[in-house]
Order: sequence, then C-alpha cells, then structure tokens
Amino acid sequence: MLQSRELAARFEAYGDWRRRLSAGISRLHEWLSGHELADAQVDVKVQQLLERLHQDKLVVAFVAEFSRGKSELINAIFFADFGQRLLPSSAGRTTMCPTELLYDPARPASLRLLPIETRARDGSVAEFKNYADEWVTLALDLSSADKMAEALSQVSQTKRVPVALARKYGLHHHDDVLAPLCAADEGAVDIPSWRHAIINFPHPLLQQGLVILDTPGLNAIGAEPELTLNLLPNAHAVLFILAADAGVTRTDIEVWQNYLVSADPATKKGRLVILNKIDGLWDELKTDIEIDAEIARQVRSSAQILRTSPAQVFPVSAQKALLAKVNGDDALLVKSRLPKLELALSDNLIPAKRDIVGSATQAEIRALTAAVRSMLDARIVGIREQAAELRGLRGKNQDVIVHMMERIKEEKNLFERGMQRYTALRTVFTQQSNALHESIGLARLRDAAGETRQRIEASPFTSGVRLAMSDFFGAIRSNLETGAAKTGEIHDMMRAMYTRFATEHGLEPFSPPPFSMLKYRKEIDRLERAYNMHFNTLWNMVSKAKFTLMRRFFETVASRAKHVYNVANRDVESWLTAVMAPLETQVREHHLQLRRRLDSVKRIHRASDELEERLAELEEAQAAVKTQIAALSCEIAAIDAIIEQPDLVPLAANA
Ligand SMILES: Nc1nc2c(ncn2[C@@H]2O[C@H](COP(=O)(O)OP(=O)(O)OP(=O)(O)O)[C@@H](O)[C@H]2O)c(=O)[nH]1
Ligand SMILES: [Mg+2]
Repeated sequence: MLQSRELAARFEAYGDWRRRLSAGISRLHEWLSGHELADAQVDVKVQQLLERLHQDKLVVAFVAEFSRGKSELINAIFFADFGQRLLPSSAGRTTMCPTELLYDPARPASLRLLPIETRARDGSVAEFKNYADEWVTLALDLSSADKMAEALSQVSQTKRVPVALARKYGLHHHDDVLAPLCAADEGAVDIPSWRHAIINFPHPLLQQGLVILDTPGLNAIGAEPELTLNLLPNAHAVLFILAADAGVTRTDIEVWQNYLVSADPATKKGRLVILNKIDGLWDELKTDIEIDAEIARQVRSSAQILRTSPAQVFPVSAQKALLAKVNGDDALLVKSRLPKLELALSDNLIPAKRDIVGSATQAEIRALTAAVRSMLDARIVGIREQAAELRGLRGKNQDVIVHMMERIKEEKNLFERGMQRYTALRTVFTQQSNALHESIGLARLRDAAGETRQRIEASPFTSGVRLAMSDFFGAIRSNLETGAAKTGEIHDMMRAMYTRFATEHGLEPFSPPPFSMLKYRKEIDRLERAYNMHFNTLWNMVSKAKFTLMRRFFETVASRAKHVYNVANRDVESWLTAVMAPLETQVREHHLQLRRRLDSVKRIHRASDELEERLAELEEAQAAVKTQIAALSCEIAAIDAIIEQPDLVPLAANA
C-alpha cells in the first residue's frame, strides 16, 4: 500500500538522529570520566548539550482566515492514524483560541485551557504557562478517539457575555467581522471561552519534538500578542491556507501581509501557501486535464495576488486526504495532492533544522574537547622535558644533581609567586563577571519595563505610547552595549594574562574566544520590528479598549525581552567559564609537573640507580597519554560521523 508518510518518516529519522547524537555524546562523556579527564565544568556542559538535544522542538504553525481548513489539514497531515477527525473542524468559526499540540513527558496526556478572563490581567500567555493553577486541565483518554475528539471540542467553545466585558478583554468592537456572526441579544456577544489551549499527548511525532500550532482566523490572531510577537515569528514553518472556493479575499490578503510577509529575510524560509479545498474543482463533467488546468490557473492567480512564486503554492484537498488516509484509499490520496505538500514540507524544514542543530552541537563538542586535548598535549610536553632533563643526568656526579634540584626549586618558587598574580586575577575576574551580569541583569530590564508601563498608562496619544516603547527598546540596547563593553574588558584582561603566563612560565599559548552580543541585539531588533509592524493594526482595531490591549501587547514584548536576557546571561556564564577554565587547568597542571620534576630529581639524588627506572616510567606515561589522545580523536570522529551521516529514511517512505 502506498503510504503518505513522507513527513512522518523524515521527522522520525530526525528524532532518531538526535538520539544517536546524544548517545555519541554520552559515550564521549563516559570515556572522559573513565580517564579522569572530565571535571565539573565538562559534566555541566555535557548535561546542557544532552538536555538541549532532547528538548529540541520543531514548530509548525497553521495560519489563515477562518474556515479555510487549517484544523482539517492538521488532522490530515498528522492525525489520520486516529481514524477520525481529531481537532474540531466545521463550517464557520471553529477553532476559537490558539491551540498548541505538543508532548511534554513530565505531564499526563491532557488538554490545558487558559481562561479568557486572564486577558483582563497583566501577564503574557508565556508567563501564565509557568503557573499551572491558572489553567483548567482536562485529562485525555488516549484509548478512545471519540473521547479525545470530544475533549478537544473545548477549543471551539464560546460563552455569552455583556459587550462591556468583551471590550474589557479587548475582544469586541463595532467593525469586527466577528460581530455579525455572533451578535446575540442586545448588549451581549459570544466570545471564546479560552485564551489559549495546550494539547499534551504522546503522539509519535510530538514525542520527537514536533509542535503544531493551530490558530483561529484574522481578528483573533491580531488580538493575541503572544501569537504575533512570539509564536509565529519563532515558528520554523508557517503554512498559510487559502480555499479554492473562496478565492483570495481581502481578509486573506490582510492575514498574509500582517503575519506572513515579514521584513525579516531569515524567517522567509519555511513559509508555504496552501490552496485548500481543490476537491471543489473536481467536476465530473470535466476531464482530468481540464481540472488540472483549472487548479494550475488558480495557483498562478493566487501566487500573483500574494506576490509569491507559483512554486510556493501547494494545491491540496485536506478533507479528501483525511478521508483517503482513514480508508486507505491510495488513488484518492494521490488525487488530494497531500503527499506532494508533505514532501515539500519535509524538504523545507528538516534538513535546515538538522544543519543548525548539527553544527551547533559540533561546535560545542569541539570547544569541550579542545580544552582536554590541549591539557593532554601539555602533559606530553611536560613528560618529554622531564625525560630530557633526567637523561642529561646520566653519568653525572652528585653536585650536578644538587645543582639541578636547586634550579627546579627556584623555578617552582618563581611559579608560585606567579600564582599570587593568578589569585589576584581571579578576584578581579569575579568582580568583572559580577558587573557584566549586572549590566544585562533582569533587574535592569524590570526597571525599564516598570517605567514603560507607567508611561503607556499616562499617555493618551499614539505618539506618547510609541515614544515610551522606543525608549524601552533603547534602554535594552544600551544595557546590551554596556554588557558588550564589559565582555571586551574581560577578554583583553584574560588575553594579556594568557600571554604573560605563556612567556614567563612557558605555558601553552591560548587566545581566549571573544564574546559577541550581536545575537541578542538582533533578537531585540526583530522584536521591535514585529512590534512596529503590528502597532498600527492594533491601534486601529481597538478603539475603546486601546489601553488594556496596549498593556497586554507590552507584556508580551517584555516577556520576550526577558527571554533574550535569560539566554544572554546563560551564554555569558558559559563564556566566562570557557575563558577562565583553560588557565585554571594550565596552572594546576604546570604546578603538578614542577612538583613531579622535583620529586624525580630528589629520588635520583638519594639513589642514582633509580634514574633508568624513572626514565622507563616516563616512557610508559608518555605512551599512555598518546593512547588517550588517539582515543579522544576517535571519539570526536565518531560524533562527527553521526552529524554528517545522511538520514536513515525508511524505504517505505520513498515508495
Ligand atoms: N470540500 C472541502 N472542505 C474542506 C476541506 N478542508 C476543510 N474543509 C471544510 O471546511 C470547513 C472549515 O474547516 P476547518 O478545518 O474548521 O477550518 P479552519 O481554518 O480550522 O477554521 P477556524 O478554526 O474557524 O479558523 C469544515 O467544514 C471542513 O470540513 C477540503 O479540502 N475540501
Ligand atoms: Mg480550526
């Protein structure tokens, strides 16, 4: 049977690859620990790496005006195995709140719902996610597809409230297209019951780290800043859905322009247009050739209106594809053209994601093992020097040996004096690190956010709000700049210190890596662009509840910024370790070597027949370190091989 499992198979292969990579890293770690080459820093780094690989997510969002078939398409692509419609899909407005489908093994299978009432309070959806008690949790019965579907019908639930209350939530206004659809009694309207839904269940794809985001139509998208500022810009792929029976409407164009076309070229990849419901064109009085020509014509005209290439537009029938998969009807599945979309989606998505994760992991492994490698190299050099020194003593009398002992003692004293400088450096380094952390600390961000909140509240005009917001971004940029200056100072200081230890005590030369704040600045720039893009839309959309909405909008901006600060602080912490750790290791190793040298010479001084024995020991020690270096290279090569190995896509997927 022909299986349309391209995406599923590729995705599973990607999950498999991540697991193999994790196993490779664990093997390396075991090896390092077994040879006493892993210190606490290595342990922490490996732990972080494994955690990141394990939690790696791939987010696919579905965006469109209502009733284009988003939920149906999700059912067809991902959940046909349930043998029925899982997400509610019906005529008219169905999905009422943004719905994330994911799997978090720490929680039982459940549907979590954030009440719409939270819109009247401060706090973004991302922040509410940290407070379990704010959510209504319904258990999911995985053994019954019927019961699952029934529970999931909650995402389309609405409730009737007075207009004033809807306004307070920033949900109702006179020119909203929602109004005629849900106008109820005089003075009352229907609004969504929930603000956000999270479906947690162990579907194989979700277990691999796939996150699916289903969204409601136009105005509902605009009203939830979490979507516009966070979830959509951060999705790895966004599918924009049109319906062949509706054509490209004015609101379709609005959704496309506001949420899909962004100024950010980096996010352009992974944006696909779907022309759904092509089964409406399957006219039995026409030949297949005529039908194909009609579909091709609609693809071209849609592409033209959206100013994208026809190759980016995928005609499908989600409904027929779901039906075909449920009934195992291969001919219908091909006719639905869903397999072509799945192929494009996996081609677009997974290799790019794999490259990013692969090269990031490779870089981390390189950095991690480089330190170990340079320590082993230094050990070899030390052993060789020691052996040369001892060979020089062959046949020499006691005086020469005493003289040499004195020389080593002197060298050791000199080094120990140098250690005082090292201790002093550590103190300065700690102070500088604290100052660096403070410059990009959350307290700074909190202050800036507090001030911005007050200014938004106090300014009745657009210009005031705009200025407050732009000052907020300005304050963040200046924090990042201060932080960048501090990392520059630390870098200079450490570089000078490494050079000094290298010239004065013959330690391995090492140039510490610089730190760049560019990544975080870019992220903040992107956030500001997203904010600017949606500001006018929002401002015009909500007349009465402008300020509550603006506040909510700002809370999401602030919580995104907080995320950037958290990441920056975490990265700064690892950088500081990476800059200081080699010096620590070198100093420790060098000190140890001086002591060993002194010990050897002392032993020989006491009994000169020990010389040859000692030389043989050194010979052995050198061979052992060489074996370790070779084994380390093998371990690294094994990880590289996993990273570069092509995906093992099961053959069935290509059938
Ligand atoms: N004929 C046909 N109908 C479809 C197709 N895909 C979806 N539909 C129907 O279109 C209607 C809307 O589908 P939904 O999946 O609810 O659309 P949506 O985009 O999720 O809509 P909202 O949740 O309201 O935003 C439902 O009645 C579906 O059965 C298709 O390929 N062909
Ligand atoms: Mg829907």
